[in-house]
Amino acid sequence: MADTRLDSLILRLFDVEAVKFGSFTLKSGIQSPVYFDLRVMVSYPEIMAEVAELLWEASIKSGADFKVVCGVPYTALPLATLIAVNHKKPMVIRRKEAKDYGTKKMIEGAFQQGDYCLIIEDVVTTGGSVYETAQSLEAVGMKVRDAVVLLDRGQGGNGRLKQQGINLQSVITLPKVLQVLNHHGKISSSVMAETEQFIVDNTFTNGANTPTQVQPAAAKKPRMQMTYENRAELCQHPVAKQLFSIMAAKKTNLAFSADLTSCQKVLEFADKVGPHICLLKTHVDILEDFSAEFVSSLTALADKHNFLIFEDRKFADIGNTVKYQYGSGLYKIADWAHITNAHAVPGPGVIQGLKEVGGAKGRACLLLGQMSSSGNLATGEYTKATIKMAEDQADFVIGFICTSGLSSDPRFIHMTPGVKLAEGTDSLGQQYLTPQKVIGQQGSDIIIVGRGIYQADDPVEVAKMYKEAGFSAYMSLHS
Ligand code: S5P
Repeated sequence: MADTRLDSLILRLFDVEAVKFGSFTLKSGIQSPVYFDLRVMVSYPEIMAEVAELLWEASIKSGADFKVVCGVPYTALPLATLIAVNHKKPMVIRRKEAKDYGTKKMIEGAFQQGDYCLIIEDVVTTGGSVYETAQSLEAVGMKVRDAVVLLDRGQGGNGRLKQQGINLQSVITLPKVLQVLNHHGKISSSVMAETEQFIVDNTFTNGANTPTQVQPAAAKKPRMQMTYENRAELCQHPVAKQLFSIMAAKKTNLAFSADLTSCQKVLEFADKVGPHICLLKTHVDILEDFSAEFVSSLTALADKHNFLIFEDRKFADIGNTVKYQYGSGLYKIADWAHITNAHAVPGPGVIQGLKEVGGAKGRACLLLGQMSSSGNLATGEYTKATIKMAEDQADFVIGFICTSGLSSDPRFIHMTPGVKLAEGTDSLGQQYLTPQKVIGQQGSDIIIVGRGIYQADDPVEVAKMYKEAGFSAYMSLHS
């Protein structure tokens, strides 16, 4: 009987395209052959009612005992509402981002300290969203030991939540969805096999990409809710530690991209905006008059204003070649740049080569996990492989150039270029997001701003505006 109900729900979800097959990029950057977009349920009252009822029954059957319910924003909010109303259970609402005005509460609603709360979710992949919701609830004094989800993708979320003391009950599993759709001729056996293989290949059980295992102490709080001070303490790499400490001390997450072609100009800007930045980014190969004196002057300014230097060299060759590009030649980057960066395209050898030169000098590297330019190829599987490469050589790689948060490990620092005070594009494919979006919503840590500052009429005033916008976005995650 129960099976018939589940079968017809699965078929209905397929009909309304809440489940789709093809090639999709998930929030984590992973490419998936199946995608669930359960938001469309809101347009089908009978599906909503049935899903809410099945969630309720699953939670009761599992023996969950709770006083309050809370839906993971946003898709599960209406489901939690239906459960609350139909079964007379009080509900609380978790804000997705704490508002930077008004009451600044992460959890809205009335509850008592120690109340048990049932978390309701639509789809679980890694368990990250359920875990974050549990953290927000626990932060205000509630307790969480049960969660119920409509669909468990079977990629290890259940096990990870169990490690955190949360029992996850699911109404349907992905293998069940595949089996029903295949049985009713909605998907071919090859699509079914491909999707099953995908689940096997992407199960987060023992992996380095399990945040709780990468950094057990740090997993107590989501990365974005940790302060720069906390993260500085966790970092083992001295450069990462120093960068977070500077960000905390100077209250800035602004990096200035000094893409100017004369040394004099770079130094002038470094001196003027230096007090407002944590990092200055160079492209020394665009300088017409590069010299050793430039390097010593820039280093002196970095000391004077307490910022680090990042040479945006984007190494992308075999290990043996990048070794020379980094340590020798005209620029001798490893001698003066605290940080440089590399594309993951050559494979781990590029990092090993750079590390051979920069490791002993205490230098650090970022990997380009995503890019800001339109049509770039650093997406999906490529991004995922880049994250893995960073995790494997975290003694030298301290983070990413990216457009959104890639790793939940709080030791990895995320820097985002393509930032202006208003969204837009340039004529060559650059795409701009705002500081609020990059830090407050996309999960990045540092905004990298070039033309937004050096082309402004009053670069210092504008740099202060970027600093203020970036830092208040960070603060809004902590209120
Ligand atoms: O994906 C990227 C990666 C980088 S490092 N997109 C980028 O724009 N960058 C760099 O950030 C780029 O080389 C330039 O130095 C800076 C952005 O400059 P803006 O003038 O567009 O702010």
